[in-house]
Amino acid sequence: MKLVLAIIQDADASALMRVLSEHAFEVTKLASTGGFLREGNTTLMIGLEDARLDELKRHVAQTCRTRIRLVAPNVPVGEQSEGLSSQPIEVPVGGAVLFVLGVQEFIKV
Ligand code: 2BA
Ligand code: 2BA
Repeated sequence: MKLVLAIIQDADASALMRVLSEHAFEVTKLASTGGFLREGNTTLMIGLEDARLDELKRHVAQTCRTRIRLVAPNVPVGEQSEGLSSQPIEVPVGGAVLFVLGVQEFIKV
């Protein structure tokens, strides 16, 4: 058995939860925050049989989009020089970041 931690954008969460539920995956949803953008995102915990891992990856890839966020460069006022641009920079976010962990035991009591 594997435990997948899937970090996805909030905007993709409902669609992915619906797709996974339709395909009989069991899911737990957590609210999380990205360390770089300091914005909310969603972490899904999905415990599944090893044989379904590729199917899960396919659903995630088909559902979660890449989006571009514009971020102001963090250059303090006074340290900006003419050679340096203070224009917003483009940061791609997603589709999804997946961690796949081995599960030693899965217990329901
Ligand atoms: P954030 O940390 O808010 O990062 C959002 C996007 O900013 C990232 O998209 C990446 O393109 C960029 N980014 C992140 N850290 C950066 C850095 N130090 N320098 C330059 N650009 C940086 P994604 O890679 O798609 O990641 C989306 C979210 O997934 C991240 O949100 C974070 O919550 C999580 N994540 C990504 N990699 C992770 C890792 N190795 N461990 C834990 N969480 C991770
Ligand atoms: P929920 O996903 O809200 O599920 C509540 C109950 O509904 C489950 O109870 C189970 O009896 C049933 N259920 C859930 N998904 C189903 C599906 N695809 N087909 C048929 N029945 C389904 P529990 O098994 O006691 O689970 C309680 C909570 O534990 C779940 O809440 C979920 O948050 C988490 N969970 C259970 N198994 C998980 C797994 N393999 N991966 C991640 N989270 C899991």
